Amino acid sequence: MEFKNQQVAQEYQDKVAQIQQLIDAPIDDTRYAWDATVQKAAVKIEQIKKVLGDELLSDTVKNSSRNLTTDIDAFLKRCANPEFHIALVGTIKAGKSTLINAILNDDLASTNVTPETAALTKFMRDVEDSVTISFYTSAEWDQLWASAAKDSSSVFVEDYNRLNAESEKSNWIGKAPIRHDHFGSRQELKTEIERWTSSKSPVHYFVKEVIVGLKNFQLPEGMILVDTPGLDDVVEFRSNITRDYINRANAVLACVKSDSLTGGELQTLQSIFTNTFGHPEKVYVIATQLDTLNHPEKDWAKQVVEWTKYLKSKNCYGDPNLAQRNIIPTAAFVYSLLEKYRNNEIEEESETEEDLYWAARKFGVRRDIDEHFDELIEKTGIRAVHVKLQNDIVPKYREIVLQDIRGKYEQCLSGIRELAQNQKSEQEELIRKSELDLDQIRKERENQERLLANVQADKRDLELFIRDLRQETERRINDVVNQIKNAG
Ligand SMILES: Nc1nc2c(ncn2[C@@H]2O[C@H](COP(=O)(O)OP(=O)(O)O)[C@@H](O)[C@H]2O)c(=O)[nH]1
Ligand SMILES: [Mg+2]
Repeated sequence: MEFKNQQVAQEYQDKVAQIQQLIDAPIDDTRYAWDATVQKAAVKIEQIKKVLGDELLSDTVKNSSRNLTTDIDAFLKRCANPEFHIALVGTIKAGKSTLINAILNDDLASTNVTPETAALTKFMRDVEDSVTISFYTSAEWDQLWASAAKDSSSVFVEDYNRLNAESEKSNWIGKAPIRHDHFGSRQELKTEIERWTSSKSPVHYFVKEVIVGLKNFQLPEGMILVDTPGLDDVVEFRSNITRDYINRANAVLACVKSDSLTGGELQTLQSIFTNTFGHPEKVYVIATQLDTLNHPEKDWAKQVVEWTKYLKSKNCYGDPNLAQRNIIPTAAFVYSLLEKYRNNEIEEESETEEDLYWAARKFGVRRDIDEHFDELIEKTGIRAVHVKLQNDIVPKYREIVLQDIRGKYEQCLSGIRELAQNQKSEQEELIRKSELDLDQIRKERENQERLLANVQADKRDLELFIRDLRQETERRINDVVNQIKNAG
């Protein structure tokens, strides 16, 4: 491009170089590394975002009919490491916490007699063991309290008063999240979790969420295991938290004691399926505490027929095969005992050893545990749960995420296209007037070039459009420059 005015030429060169620099600046793409295609698309859009954010163009972006910035941010967020939320739901004492401990092969979730966990407790990978606690805002607390006060004699209010929690309230409500990450031992970490989740401590009333970050996390990257307060929480506000969570979770482990599929459990299951809003396939019905049956294997074989009969109904799975595939019998407590045994953590003649032999006998194994170790592990069903999580949930979810990302990418591209079109029309309008001063032309020219540059940074399906746009622009701008030359 030739400019008669040297200063304009220089400014133009500088601007183009500046845009190029923006495009070339390295982008931290580690968040997108989970999928190569996604990573490539995300980096392109990040580059475009930088160019669009540059001060000259930002007005045009803001004024564009669609909210391009929002689209772009939504796209990038979706591209970042996906999270797989797995919610554990069930009635109190169904064995949720014991199951979590078995899945994580750790002893962190407390399995007390009193109901624990009024807040969501999330277990996920972290660079170091950590506990992050977040608290209700004042508005959320008001809602919770109104919900609890509906039944003034409720256990909630009684306990709240008994623990004199009111006197602590102002210390916690509205407080920013706290993170602890220096633990000297496993026990310290466990104590810290208990401190915020135990129903015996007054502070637990004000805790909204506890995130337990684990360095040695036994599930695939991005998976988050969530202990929920359950659907039968005395406070509706809290059971609603579980309800919402079932809806957004990628998988739900519905825990039901293997010996009892009666009224209350049926109701809970029904409610879980309802709250998946048409996605029954994401529910895994976990029959827990298999070892408490008199003859676990024989009795379960009978039970599962009954369970399937109920769970294949339209209100649940709506499909006998799906029902069969998604019911998993487990004995989480026995799994943990076996893991302790494997690690030589069981003392001879101890109660724990008693428990282990008792459980082994239930599964048809007498004193020769070593010989039947794998078979016993298999019978606890925990491996089956792992296999389901890995083989069912991850690929299925990956497919959904990729589809979603593709859609959002198209949306961003069409927004960018629209923006470029608008620029072009505006410019044509200006040219038509042909009474431009040099500054105006320069500015328009820069905008045009910038768009070209960032659209160029984009992928193949825009190439035709770019070529047309470039030819058209070159022609128009040459006209204008010639006019100026002639005028000068
Ligand atoms: N025998 C046996 N007991 C279990 C098993 N799972 C849980 N329990 C016991 O059932 C009780 C409630 O378990 P917990 O995990 O705290 O239930 P939650 O309220 O659903 O979290 C505890 O006393 C556990 O030890 C199991 O697989 N076998
Ligand atoms: Mg629990």
